[in-house]
Amino acid sequence: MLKKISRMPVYIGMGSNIGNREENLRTACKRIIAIQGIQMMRCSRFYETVPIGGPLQPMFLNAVLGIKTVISPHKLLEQFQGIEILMGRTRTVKWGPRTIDIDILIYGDKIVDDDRLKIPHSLMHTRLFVLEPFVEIAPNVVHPGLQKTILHLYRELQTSLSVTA
Ligand code: PH2
Ligand code: MG
Ligand code: MG
Repeated sequence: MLKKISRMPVYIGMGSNIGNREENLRTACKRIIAIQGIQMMRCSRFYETVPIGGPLQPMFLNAVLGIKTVISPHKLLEQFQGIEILMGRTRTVKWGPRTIDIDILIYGDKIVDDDRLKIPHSLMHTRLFVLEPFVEIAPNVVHPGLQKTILHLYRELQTSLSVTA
């Protein structure tokens, strides 16, 4: 009997703050959905966001992309790093400016924690530039570590940011 390989819903964060940011996000998205074994679900709008951390740097454009895939988390990471390199990403400063950053945020209900990869993304619940586009496309997805929906995390973060502001 043929065993059906299940396609997992995966959510990807993308950011760009060098060059033509909109074109960079579009190109990254096209390259991601052109990969064999990936089907596109939804892409959020593009959000202009203030840079968090790192040196003084230009404003970001951020988006979240939802896909379905049979590709394993580590293979996906390799594919995405390949796209980042093709698009001229160089890693110099931590959290510094980049043509494109492609991060796996959530991979179904899987938890991955090794030196190469952390899924869910370890800072995603602390970043409005991730949660805002994420909530637009998939508010009911549950963060498998925190056991809370994206909408819940988004509201919590908004509340904590407005308290500290
Ligand atoms: N990415 C970072 C650090 N800071 N700030 C914004 N607004 N958008 C990003 O994508 C971003 C950031 C590290 O990946
Ligand atoms: Mg990142
Ligand atoms: Mg990254």
